[in-house]
Amino acid sequence: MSADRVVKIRDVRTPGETYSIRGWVYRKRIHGKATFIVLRDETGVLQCVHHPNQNPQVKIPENLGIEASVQITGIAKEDKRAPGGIELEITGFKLIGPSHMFPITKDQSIEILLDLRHLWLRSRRLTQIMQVKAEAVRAAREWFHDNEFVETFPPILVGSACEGGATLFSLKYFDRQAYLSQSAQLYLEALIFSLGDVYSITPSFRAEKSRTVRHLTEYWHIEAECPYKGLEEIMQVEEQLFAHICNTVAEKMPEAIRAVGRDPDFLAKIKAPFKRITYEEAVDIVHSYDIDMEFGEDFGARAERALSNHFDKPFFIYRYPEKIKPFYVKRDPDYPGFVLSADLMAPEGYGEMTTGGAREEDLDSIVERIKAEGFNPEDYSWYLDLRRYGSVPHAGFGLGTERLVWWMLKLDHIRDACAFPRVLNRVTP
Ligand code: NSS
Repeated sequence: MSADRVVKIRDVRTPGETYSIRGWVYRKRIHGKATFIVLRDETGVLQCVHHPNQNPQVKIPENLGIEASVQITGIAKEDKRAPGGIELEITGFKLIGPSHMFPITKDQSIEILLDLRHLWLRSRRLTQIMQVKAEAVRAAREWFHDNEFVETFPPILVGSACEGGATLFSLKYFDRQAYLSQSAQLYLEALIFSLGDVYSITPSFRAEKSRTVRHLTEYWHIEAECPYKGLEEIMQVEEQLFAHICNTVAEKMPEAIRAVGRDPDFLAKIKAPFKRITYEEAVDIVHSYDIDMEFGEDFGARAERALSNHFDKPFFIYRYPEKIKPFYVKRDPDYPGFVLSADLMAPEGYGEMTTGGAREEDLDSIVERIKAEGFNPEDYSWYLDLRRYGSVPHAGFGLGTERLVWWMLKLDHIRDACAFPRVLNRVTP
C-alpha cells in the first residue's frame, strides 16, 4: 500500500504494511524516549508509537495536545498490549490543527459537558450512539422503501395544532401567528389521497415544560399513514418496522451496541407480532403494583414505568378512552367511549415508543371534537376537506426516533440520543 493513500483506522490491519491515517489525538504519553499517541477517527482508535532512535526524521511537537488533528504514516506491527492488537510505528507525522488545553477532562459535571456538547460529541460513546441512530433511521427508510411507502416532505411551519395546545411553540409569521409542527400527521393524511402509503421523517417540536428523562422539545419523528388500514393493520406495520430496525442495527453494529451497554442479541431477537393488551388490562396491571390510577385516566409516569417493566419485550396497549386521545382518533363502534388507538411500548421501564391508530372519517364528529379541544374548526378547514372529498378509512402512527434509540441502547437520558439536545433549559450549543 502506498504511504500516501490515507485509510481509516479500521482498515489498518496487516502487519508489515505502511499506512497513512488522519485523526485526532485521543491520548498521549511519553515512556522513556518513546511517544505513544492513541489516535481516533470515526471508525475506532489506534495506538501509534514513535521511537526517535529508529525514526529520527520524525519530529513530534512536545506540546501536542489532546484533540489536535494530525496525519500519521507508519508501519503496522502486531502488539498484544495495544488495543486491537495492532500498533503503528510512526515514520511520518504532520500536525494539521493544534489543540491547546482541550476543555473536557475527567470528572466534569453533566451541565458543563452539555455546555461543551460540540466537543463532547467526539467521545467514543456519543460517536457510537450517533452511528447507531443513523443506522436506525436508514433501516426505517429501507423498510418503508421495501414495503412501497413513498417518502414525503411535510411542512414544519404550520398554521394549526395537531397534538393539543399545551405543547405548541408559536412564532410570528410575518403578520400572523404560526407554529412549529408537533406532528406531520395531518399533512400525511392529505398525501395518502394521491400517493397511497406514505411516510415522513421530520423534526417535531413540543413545548414540554417538565424535566424528564424522556422528553425533548425537538425530536425526529418517523410517521406513516395508510389508506384502507384499520387499527390492527397499522399495528402490524408498526411492529414489522420496529423489529426491522432492531434487527438491522443488531446485525450491522454489534460492537457499538455492546460498547454503549446493550447486548445486541436482545435486539436481534425482537420479532413481530408483539403482544397486544387493552387499556383495561393495562390498568389492572398498574393496580396490581399498588399504584393509584383512575380508570379512564391516562397513565402517569409511574404507571407507565410499572407497565413497561412488567414486560420483557415490546407490546401494544390499545383501545384507549376517548377523552385522553386527540380529536382525530376514530371512535370504536363496538365500545362506546373508547377509540381505535394503540401505543407501542418498550419493555424495561422505557415505555411509549409510538402512538397510532385509525382516524375519524366522519366530518361532523371531527368538527365537534376539534371544538371540544378548544380549537377553531376554521383553522382546520383544509383538513376537513379531506373528509368532504372522497374520504376513506385510514390509519397511521408516529415513532420518536430518540425514544427508540434511548431504549435500544439503554441510555439513562433521552438527550444522549441527540447530538445537540433541546430540552426545557437548553437551546445551545
Ligand atoms: O404525540 S404523539 O404520541 N402522537 C403524535 O404525534 C401523532 N400525531 C403521530 C401520528 O399518528 N402520526 O407522538 C408520537 C411519538 C411518541 O410516541 C414518542 O415516541 C414521540 O413521538 N414523542 C416524543 N419524543 C421525545 N420527546 C417528546 N417530547 C415527545 N413527544 C412525543
